[in-house]
Amino acid sequence: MIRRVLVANRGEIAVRVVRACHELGIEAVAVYSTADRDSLAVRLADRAVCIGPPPASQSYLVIPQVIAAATTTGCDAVHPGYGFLSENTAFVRACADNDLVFVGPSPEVMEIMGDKARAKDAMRDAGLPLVPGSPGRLATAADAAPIAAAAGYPVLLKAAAGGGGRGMRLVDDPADLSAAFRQASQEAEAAFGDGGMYLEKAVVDAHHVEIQVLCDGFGGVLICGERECSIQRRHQKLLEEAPSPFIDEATRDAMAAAAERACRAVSYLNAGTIEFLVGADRSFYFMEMNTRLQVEHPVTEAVTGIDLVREQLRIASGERLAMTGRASMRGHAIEFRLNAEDPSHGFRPSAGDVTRFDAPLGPGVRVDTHAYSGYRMPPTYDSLLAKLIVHAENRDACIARGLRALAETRIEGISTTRELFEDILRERRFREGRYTTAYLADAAADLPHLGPA
Ligand code: MV4
Repeated sequence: MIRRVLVANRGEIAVRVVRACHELGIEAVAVYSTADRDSLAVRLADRAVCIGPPPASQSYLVIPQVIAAATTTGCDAVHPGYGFLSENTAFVRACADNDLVFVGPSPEVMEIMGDKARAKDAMRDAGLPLVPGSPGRLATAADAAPIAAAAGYPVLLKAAAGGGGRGMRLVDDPADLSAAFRQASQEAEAAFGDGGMYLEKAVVDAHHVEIQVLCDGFGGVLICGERECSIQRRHQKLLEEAPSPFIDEATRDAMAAAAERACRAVSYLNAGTIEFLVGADRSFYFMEMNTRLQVEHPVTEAVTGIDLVREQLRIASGERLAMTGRASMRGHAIEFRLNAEDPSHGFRPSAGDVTRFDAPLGPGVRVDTHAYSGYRMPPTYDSLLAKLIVHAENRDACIARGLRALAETRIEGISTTRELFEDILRERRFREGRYTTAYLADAAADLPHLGPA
């Protein structure tokens, strides 16, 4: 039984977790930096503990501070949200050492999935399809050449410790491979303290489609469908939808079966996401597994009716999933990330005073945010101001509802991505559901609020 949870995060996700706790009759303790004193999570939580100055490296990322906040307030569990310490195995182990239940998977599984080359090895053993490339890490630049030749150019060099597109390098020409390997490995060493690299054939016109899973401690696995996440900028997702307009029923079934095999192979526990790269012919390949709740989880909640954060807390309490197998899905959902940045000027950050914030209301509309009229957006953290999620009976109705809800949204004082989403919802390729990870480049001429990169 969990009675009191430390919410080891900030912003909209801290609010989201506090709300789930309260609906389960669990008390929530917030942590905050001095920049977040006036945050909504602090206001809604039962208690709040200041853990340091604004830089995350001096507050939200300081393991002893976060653990002390939990133990001194009598918490029995910790929810990490996403980002910050959510995939930090030292933090997971520190929770266990202090008799705190970590709401997430074991540190062993987290470690495997955190090393992208090891994760691929584990998933190869589990029988998941992988992009042709190196088996595990490349020892030297010289080792890369025959593997790249066998896979076929262009190839991607990827950092084993990277993920989410960090530390990737595209190589078109065999003559560039060995220099690219050395540079990329040096950059990875500097960025992650691990210069390990692996190599894959580059899939062109790819889609990013991910499968949400929930796993309990009794071998129960629930596949919660997919999310189409191809609309990204510099590996930051902007808009996600469920179901994917690109995936057919046979591909969906095959991806669900692969996701279930992945979970069983590592005895996965709690909520997770399996990222697939999907080619133009709908062949799909395992990319990465994210061992945390994700920003875009609400689109899955909308179409499945499952409260993923509640299920995370129930699983962490030792309860069984009420249903296993495949979750049923109803209708269509789209999430818009309302970021405090200006797309017409290269997504320039736009922190400061939100003088007015009128969230949309009405049927099929959800807004997850920590912001309110008068909120001061600190410049210190990521730029996510609010997530608008719309749900309707089908994709066309969902697009119409999205346009309606975006038009109702009034945010004054700072620039946001709101207008760009109106452009996207009016743009032909998006409306036809025909887009890949190249969407923003492909459609730029038809997106008036998207400025030069
Ligand atoms: C790829 C790829 C093409 N081929 N791997 C970027 C994030 C990371 N999770 C994997 N990524 C990619 N891996 C192969 N073998 C293209 C991407 C990629 C991408 C993937 C998902 C969403 C947006 C993307 C944008 C550029 C590249």
